[in-house]
Amino acid sequence: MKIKQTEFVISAVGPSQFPEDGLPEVALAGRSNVGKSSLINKMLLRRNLARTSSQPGKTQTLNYYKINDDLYFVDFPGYGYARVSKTERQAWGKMIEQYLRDRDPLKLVLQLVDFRHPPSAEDQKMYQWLSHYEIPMCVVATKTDKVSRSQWPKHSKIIRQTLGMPGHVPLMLFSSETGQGRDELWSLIAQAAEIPSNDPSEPRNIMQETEDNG
Ligand SMILES: Nc1nc2c(ncn2[C@@H]2O[C@H](COP(=O)(O)OP(=O)(O)OP(=O)(O)O)[C@@H](O)[C@H]2O)c(=O)[nH]1
Ligand SMILES: [Mg+2]
Repeated sequence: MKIKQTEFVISAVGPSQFPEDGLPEVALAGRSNVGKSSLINKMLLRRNLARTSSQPGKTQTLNYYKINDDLYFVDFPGYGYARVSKTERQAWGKMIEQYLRDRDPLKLVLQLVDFRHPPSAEDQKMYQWLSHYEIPMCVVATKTDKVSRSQWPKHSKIIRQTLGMPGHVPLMLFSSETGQGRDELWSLIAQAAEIPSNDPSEPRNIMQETEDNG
C-alpha cells in the first residue's frame, strides 16, 4: 500500500468522539510495552507519529491515526500494567468491550503478543473476547529480532497453544526493529479493509530514507 499521508486524529475518550466518516478501522490491542506504537510507526514509516505514553497503562483513550483517505489505525490503551487500580481496569474493559461490540467500521483487530514470552492471562482473555465477538483478527508476535531464528518454531507453537488458536487464525511474526512482517501485514490489512493492495510502483527510496531505528 502506498502511504501518501498519515495524521494523528484524536485521543477519543468515548464513542461521541469517534470519527464519523465511516472509513475502515484496524485496531491494535496488547499489553503495555508490547510494541503497539512502534508497530504503527513502522507500518507508516514514521519515526514518532505514535508516541510511547509517558505514563504506561494510564491512558484510557483510543488513539486514532488516519492513513491517506483509506483507513484508521486505532491504538488501544495497553493492558496489564501493574500499577493500575481495579476501577481503572474495569473502565478499560468497559470501553474496549463496547468498542468491539458496537463499532461498525471495525474491520480487523491486530492482537499483539511478545514473541519472547508465552501469552499472559490477559492476552488469553483478550483473545477470547475477540473470538467471542467474531471480529476478524490476526495475532502479531512482536520483537522477533530478540529471539534467535532457531527458536522461532518453538515460540510460535507456544503462542498458538497458549491462546488456543485454530489453524485458520494467522500468527504473524513482526519486528519494528528490522521491518520483518511489514509487507505481509499490509497485505492482510488491505484485504480486511478492502483497499487495493500493494502498489508495485512504490518508489524504493521512500522506504530506505525512513528505514532507521527511531
Ligand atoms: N527490539 C525491539 N524492540 C521493540 C520492538 N517493538 C517495540 N520495541 C520496544 O519496546 C518498547 C515499548 O514499545 P511501544 O511501541 O511504546 O509499546 P506500546 O505497546 O505502544 O506500549 P503502551 O503505549 O504503553 O501500551 C520501546 O522501548 C520499543 O522501542 C521490536 O520489534 N523490537
Ligand atoms: Mg503505545
